Amino acid sequence: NNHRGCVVWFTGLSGCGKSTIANVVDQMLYERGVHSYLLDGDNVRHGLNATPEILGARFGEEFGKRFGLGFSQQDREENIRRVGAVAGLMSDAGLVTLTAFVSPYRADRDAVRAGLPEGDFVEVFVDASLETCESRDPKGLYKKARAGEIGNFTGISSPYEAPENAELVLDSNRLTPAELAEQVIEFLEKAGKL
Ligand code: GGZ
Repeated sequence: NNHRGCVVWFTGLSGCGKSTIANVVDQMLYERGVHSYLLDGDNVRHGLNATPEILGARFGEEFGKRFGLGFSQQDREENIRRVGAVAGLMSDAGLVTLTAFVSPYRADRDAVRAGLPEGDFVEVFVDASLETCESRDPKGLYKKARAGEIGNFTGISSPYEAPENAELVLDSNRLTPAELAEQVIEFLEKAGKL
């Protein structure tokens, strides 16, 4: 199993700490000499799965509308499907592949799990209450969502379906990203992934 990768799938509300924790895990793996890669909104939603706004600015509004992925249920489903497919390829190539997407729909996450070899999908629920995330509001998005300036916002005007059988649940209300990243590393070690 040593040369095989896996997919470590972080899921949770906007502002729950997914990307921050995944970045710390990525760094910790690097220090151990484990090859890893992090897919998150910052790289994927500007490129492969760019939003209609980003694509529109580059190639024109019509093009953006046609090929961009926004935040409707259908667009999120396609976002997660593609991320799952790419993560599967990277895992196949031997990388510990970390993904940090809200991925609010259980069925979409389960479909990614089902498409991977048994045991290769490690679902990590970054559990922070809406109150915690909204009070952090690092990008001011909750404020905008409350004001009706952003539609379909997860936790406000769009659902979040928490995992029921996650391999790991991280208490992001109470612990720091460094402490939670440590828990992820411990889990991967015990599971024989490192
Ligand atoms: C949720 C949104 C929305 C809406 C923009 N709903 O905190 P962030 O900013 O950096 O993370 C959120 C990110 C969500 O993109 P994902 O690709 O992870 O979502 S999904 O898995 O559901 O496809 C947030 C920002 O994009 N954002 N509008 N309406 N988050």
